[in-house]
Amino acid sequence: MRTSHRFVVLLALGVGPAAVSASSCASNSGPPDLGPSTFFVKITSVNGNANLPTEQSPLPANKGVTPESWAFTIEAHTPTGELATDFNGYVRLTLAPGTVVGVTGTGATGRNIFVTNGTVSGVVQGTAVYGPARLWVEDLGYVPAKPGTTPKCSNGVDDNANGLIDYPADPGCYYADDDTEDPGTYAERQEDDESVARSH
Ligand SMILES: [Ca+2]
Ligand SMILES: [Ca+2]
Repeated sequence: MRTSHRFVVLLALGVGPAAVSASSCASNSGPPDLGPSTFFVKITSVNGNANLPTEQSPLPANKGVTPESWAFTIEAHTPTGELATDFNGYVRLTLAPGTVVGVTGTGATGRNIFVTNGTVSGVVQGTAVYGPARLWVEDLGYVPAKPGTTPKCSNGVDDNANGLIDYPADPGCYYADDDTEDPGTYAERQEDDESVARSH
């Protein structure tokens, strides 16, 4: 089930010739069409070092051979900038450029981590990071099944009795690992994605 559509965010982290800089789509790009709220990400250490890379002291480019660990704190903010303490849900982490190998922290599963009462801290393991890299946080808007369990959207059962079974037949299934067939609006989410892409 898709529960909301707040998301966005990024933190640009210097790798190679670039410098550390944090920015937000919402503050940079004029009137944002980003849904009710945004996330903010703070990188607290890189490979255990709290002295983040700078233009003068960049990380070496990562060609995909070695993992990098970026410790982070995520906050969901309301449109007026306060901590969105009512936000509880999974977010997905993406490195661009780069590949997320895994995420550790309370409520982490795969590339995702669960934000509780608007905030979460964890560590993302990535590789193939080079140039000005960004860590993106995106609201999954659905509840993925726990590892080792059969997702409701892949179990062959019409769990919500609407006559449609599983992903992609039941439109309430956002992905095959969605753990509920309750309705969501994938199209709405795509509009949000496009608005983020345009804002850059
Ligand atoms: Ca099902
Ligand atoms: Ca169903």
